[in-house]
Parts: sequence; structure tokens; C-alpha cells
Amino acid sequence: MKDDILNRLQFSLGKDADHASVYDWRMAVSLTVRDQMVDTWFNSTKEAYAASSKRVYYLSMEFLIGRLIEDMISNLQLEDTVRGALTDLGQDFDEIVHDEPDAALGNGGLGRLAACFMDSLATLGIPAFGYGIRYEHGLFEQSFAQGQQVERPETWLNQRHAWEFERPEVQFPICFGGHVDHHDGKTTWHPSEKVLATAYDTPVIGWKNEWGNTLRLWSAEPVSQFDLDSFNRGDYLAAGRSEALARTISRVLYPDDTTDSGKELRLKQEYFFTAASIQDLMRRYLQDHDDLRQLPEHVAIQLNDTHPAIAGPELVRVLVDEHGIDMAEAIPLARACLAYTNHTLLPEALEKWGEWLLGRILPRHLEIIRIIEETQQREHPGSPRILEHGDVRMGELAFIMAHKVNGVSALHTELVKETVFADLHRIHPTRIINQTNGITPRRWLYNCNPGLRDLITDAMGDGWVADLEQLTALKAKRDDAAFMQAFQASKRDNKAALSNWIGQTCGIALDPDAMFDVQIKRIHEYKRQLMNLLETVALWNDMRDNPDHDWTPRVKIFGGKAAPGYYMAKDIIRLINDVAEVINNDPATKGRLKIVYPPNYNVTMAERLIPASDLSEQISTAGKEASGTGNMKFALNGALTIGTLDGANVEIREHVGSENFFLFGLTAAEVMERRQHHGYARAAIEASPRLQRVLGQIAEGRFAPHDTGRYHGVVGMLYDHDYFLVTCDFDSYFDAQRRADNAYQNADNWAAMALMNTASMGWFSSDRTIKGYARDIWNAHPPRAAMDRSA
Ligand code: GP0
Repeated sequence: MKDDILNRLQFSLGKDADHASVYDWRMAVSLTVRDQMVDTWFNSTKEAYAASSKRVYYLSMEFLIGRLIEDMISNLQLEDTVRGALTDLGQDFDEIVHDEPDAALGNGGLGRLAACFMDSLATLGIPAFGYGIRYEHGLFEQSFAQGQQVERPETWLNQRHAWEFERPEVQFPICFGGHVDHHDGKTTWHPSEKVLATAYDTPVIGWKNEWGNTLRLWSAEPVSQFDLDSFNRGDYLAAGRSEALARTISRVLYPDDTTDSGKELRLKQEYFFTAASIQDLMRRYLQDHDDLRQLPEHVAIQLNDTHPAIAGPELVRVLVDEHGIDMAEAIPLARACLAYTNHTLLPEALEKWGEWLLGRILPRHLEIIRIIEETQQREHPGSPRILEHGDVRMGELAFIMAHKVNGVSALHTELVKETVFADLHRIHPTRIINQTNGITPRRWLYNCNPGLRDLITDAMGDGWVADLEQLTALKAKRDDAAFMQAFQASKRDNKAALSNWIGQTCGIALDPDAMFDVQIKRIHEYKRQLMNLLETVALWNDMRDNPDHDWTPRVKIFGGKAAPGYYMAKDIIRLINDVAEVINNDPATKGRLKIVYPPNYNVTMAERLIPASDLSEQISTAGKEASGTGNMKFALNGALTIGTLDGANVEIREHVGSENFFLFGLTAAEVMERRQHHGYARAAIEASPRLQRVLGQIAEGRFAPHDTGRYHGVVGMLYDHDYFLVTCDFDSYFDAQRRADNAYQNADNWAAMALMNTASMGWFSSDRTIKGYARDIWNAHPPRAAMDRSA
């Protein structure tokens, strides 16, 4: 390993050990590790061909993979080797690992789920490709200026990406615009624009199993580099125009999470990567099959939300226009290959494209969508329509073109059946199924929490890493005093390390014995960071009123980004920072209450915060969070949840036991009922003196003394509509927080509850989720039977 690294340093980086920077060392290490994956990767591909296996194609606009180096090293079991080699070379392993920038090619849960799924697909040995976009700029970088969010472009590709292989030979033309000709029963699309999709492959190797899949990301390139004629004529701008146009397609990730920005470029991005992926999988299929009617036996295409929903009409177009299959046969054939995952009920996130816009960019697809619509109406008169009020509704399109539609938690799936797709569900009663989300234990315990990982492994071996249900054996340890002490110590160490980091990066001193209470996720009204903050102010008031009470010291940690155009979310960020400024400088609550909000929350920061958390905030308005996956990461790492009966919280609570979970708030049914009452927010505020006082303080400018009107909009919103029922759940939330305070006072009991959380989270492994998809949706199997750990 040492020689390999030095060779790479010399011949790939062109440096010798005396002049190498951290970057050089990191690249040398990464390339050396990557070399070790290649054989496994090739062999898996060959085996999948040899067995003529069904392949899974996971189409996703987002893959929030974060840093890869630790995953790669640990899945290959190279930790000791790499550490040892670097020590011999006088280098610091941790410094090198931390040098890798996050690949932030996603907004939040949806993109992170796709990344966890890639890890599980490889670990289960299921032949699979992840298909997405190689954005030049991932999710924006966040900083705060006077408490306000500032966005700057993210630049992960300013450096070479160590893990990818460019595939200049894997290139497909992608067309847009123009018009369609129908001649002698033959249809021809004459597009007006064309770009090339070039593949970049990142191998994804499973845990200890020598199976490798591929994450294939597409980058857009111009068809011809530049127009020499125009250049020679002196028209320098025109010479580069087609190039500029092409490059914008894969330039930047849209930063809107669960909101539909409806932009033309977004539609082009969606079609771009979907069409490239379909051409790629068709080429692979046709290499050793000639009967397209067998396609569903070999190809399973999973649509991660509606973003790739154009795959339905695109696959039909390819089958009909390029391979001469009848439309009537092509539609069910495409459907048998396609399945769709719904991730939200929020109406603003259900994509719609103006018929006019879609028809201008994809004229042939609009024709096909009309035929799909007619077919559906003929077979199921009165079916909900894809085309309505001049819009193409992508949810309906995805549903109608999928053989299975899944929700992402038990509650969410029931709500999908009752609300958004109620009418389609009546027509197709077996199509909607549930697959509760999961998380990969490799990243979210094994790699991010070495203290706890070693403790568990010492107690029971490392079988749990690929079979997380084994953690139930830990339940017996709650009476083992030595174990429990070590369990508590590992949490304490993580909190001390986090405190150091926060001291260095935010300049705030924390007490590692205080309760670390953490809410990290996108800033959104339905996730109710505002309610958490109001509770913090209320607690501060109570602490000041009763200074002699034995208060449980708290550190409130927030993390998350707001979509740049989401003004209410940005006001909430500013309010958190303004309140922090006041409370953190108040001598009256010193040592008892602190608020920290480190900027630029990302996957790597989550890996730091989650292992150091005591309390996990999962407080969305019931019925709004489809699943949540952060909730699972916290519980796995021994944090207790304070939460509503929403998304996967419901199932987490069932698994860990209601006595190990701080429940509060209205249920989804109660939320819907409450909204019927006129003036529910005002009534709730009037019934809560504590809340009234907090809102009064904010409205008076207590936290913005030089700009007292700053939060009138926020307070006014709570009084006047409060769609997400912050006011209605406030008192119940405050009470649950005080129950948490009391429980924390008994450290041993708290640790026992935390252990019950870790020990009960086995079911939430994404390995379990992927087995569910493989069985209920894809009918896909690992070609190496021995690797099917479910057997
Ligand atoms: C859902 F619709 N989610 C969307 C979206 O546009 N982006 C996104 O991240 C999330 C849900 O909000 C979730 O509840 C869920 O767990 C996740 O998708 C994966 O299913 C929490 O992030």
C-alpha cells in the first residue's frame, strides 16, 4: 500500500513526498484505493452478463453522496492498511480524509436516500445502476452575514473528482424542440437542438462482499465543440453559443426542495438524464437480447419521484418510433418496466409542466402523453387526467405509467391512497404499496461513530454491519454495568469532540454534559424549526424567572439551508441567529442554555452531529413529512426522539417502544380536522400565556433591537393562518421537552433508553428497504445466491 501510494503520488500527481500537499496525498490515496476496486467491479459486471440477470436502474435527479473516501476504504476493509501506510509515510489519515469535498448533488432526504440505496444494492449484490446528473455545482454553499443566509456556488469539481472514470466513448445525443412528421404511418421527430450526454462512472462496492455496481452520472456537452465558420467570420460569440447552451444543462442543481420551480431548464435537465439513461439501458439490453417483448424480464426502472417521469413517454417513443412496436403494445410493455416512488404530499412539490412548454421542448412526447391519456380514459372511463387546465401533471403520468407506486413510510402510503392518488387508487387498488425508507448502517454508524461501532463489535462481532437486526442482542446489555458505562462514555466522547469543533468553527464554548438537542434538515415551515425556536425562548424566560430551579442544561443545535427564494424560511434562519445572539450573551442563563447554528450543513456535518446528539427533533406537522431519514440516523446512534406521529416516526416509535420516545402533538387526522376551525391559531395563542409572551417579545423587537419590525411578518403569519399549526402544538411540545429534561437528569436511565433506541433500529437499515423493493417491485435477485443475505 505504501509503495502504491508513493507511485500514485509520483506518476499520477507528479509530486514527490517532500513536496506533496494534503490534496496530493489525498488523491494518491484515493486513486490507490480506487485501483483496488476495479477487479471486483469488472467481475460483477461479467457475472451479471453471464447470469443474464435482471438489472435495476435507479433514476434520480439527486445523489447526495457526501464524502466517499471512508465508505470506499471501509467497504473494502482497507482501514488498517491505509492508516498504517499513512502513518509510516508520516501523514495524518484524518486530515487526508477531511480534505475531500462533499459531493452535494442533492438537496436533502430524497437525494441522500438514493445514495443509501446505492450502498445497499451493492451490499446485497443486486446488479444495479444509479443514473443521475453530474452537476458541475452541487447544492449552494451557505454562510451567514448578520444572521442572514448568503448563498455562494458550490465548487466540488474545481478539484479532480478522485472516484470517477470518465467514459468519453459512452455518449448519446439528446434532442429537444423542433417538430414531428407523420408520413405513411411512420413518425419522425425533427429536433431543433441537440446536446451530447457523456457518462462518468463511479464504482460502488458493497460491504465486504466483492460486488460492485455503478453510479453513472451524465454530463452535457455540445455536439460540436465550437463553430469554426462563425469564428473565422469574426462572430466570436456565436462561435461558442451552442457550447454554452449545452453546458448549462448539467451546470447546477436546482436548490428547491419540495418546491416546484417550474423552469424550462429544469425540464431539460429531467429529460436529458432520463433519455440518456434509457438509451444506455436499451443498448445494454440489445447487446444480448433481440426480443424487446422480454424487456421487463431484464430491466427494472425505478423513478425517484416524478423528476424522471418523462421516462414513460420516452420509453414508449423509443419502442414505437425506433423499434416499430405498436403503440398499444408499447404502453403496457413500458409500464411493466417502470415503477414510481412518491416522496411527498405537499401540493407545491407535485410537478406540473405547462402543456405549451412541454410541447415546445418535447413535441413527440406530448403526442405520446395524449395517447397514454386516451388509452387510460378508454380503459378506465372517468380516470383522473394527466392533462388538466393546460398542464401536464407528472404525478398522474408517473402513476399511470408505473406498475407499482410506492410511498416511503406506512403512514405516508396510507395518506397517498387517501389523498393525492385516491381516485387512481380506486381504479388500480393493488398498484400502491409501501416501502418504508431506511439508512445505510455503514455510513451512519460504522463510519461516523467509531466509538460506538467498536463497542458493539467488541460485544458481538461485526455481523451487524450487513445484518442490522442483530443489534437486538444489545438489549440484554442494559443490565451490564461495564457495558453501559462504556456506552455512556462513547456518547460523552462524541459530544466532547463536537464541542471542540464548535468552539473552533463558531467560537461558542459548550458544556459536553448538557443535553445536545439537535434539529438538522432543510428549513421549511412544515418541519417547524420555528416551533423549536419559540420553545427555546419560552425555556429561556422560565430559566430567568426561576433561576434557582435545577434546570437541565441544554444546547440547541440547528443546521440546514433554505431554498434561496423561500423568504419565510430565510426569516426563520435570521430569527434563530438573532435569538442565539441574545441568549448566548445572557449571563443569567450562562452554562444552562446555548444556541448554535453552524453554517453550511451538509452530509459531512451530519456525520459529526448525529453521533454527538442526545435528543433528535422530528417535529413536523403530522401528515407532512413523508418519512424522514434523519430520524433513523439519530435513533441508531442512541439519541432519543422528540416527535410527532408523522412519517417514519410512527414506525420508529413502535420499534423502540413508546417509553423511549417523547411523543407530542396532533395526529394527522386531528390536523385536518383542526384546519376546519376558523381562527384556530389565534385561539391557540390566546389559550397559552407562555406562547403569547414569546410572540410578544419577538414582535416587540426583543431580538432585533435596532430593527424592531423585523419579525412582524413571522408573528403575523402565526396569528393569521399558521398553516402548519405551530401554535396548536406548542404547549404539547413544551411539555414533552420538560419530560425530556426530567428524564435526562437520571443519566443511567437515559442511557438505558438510548440503548433501547440503538438496539431496536435494525429494521431501518436500507438493506431491508432494498430487499423489499427487490421482492415487491423489481423481482430482481443477486446472481451470486450466496450473497443474498436474506436467505
Ligand atoms: C421529498 F418531495 N423529500 C420531496 C422532495 O422534493 N425532496 C425530499 O427530500 C424527502 C421527504 O421530505 C422526506 O420525508 C423523505 O424521507 C425523503 O424525501 C426520502 O423519501 C424527508 O426528507
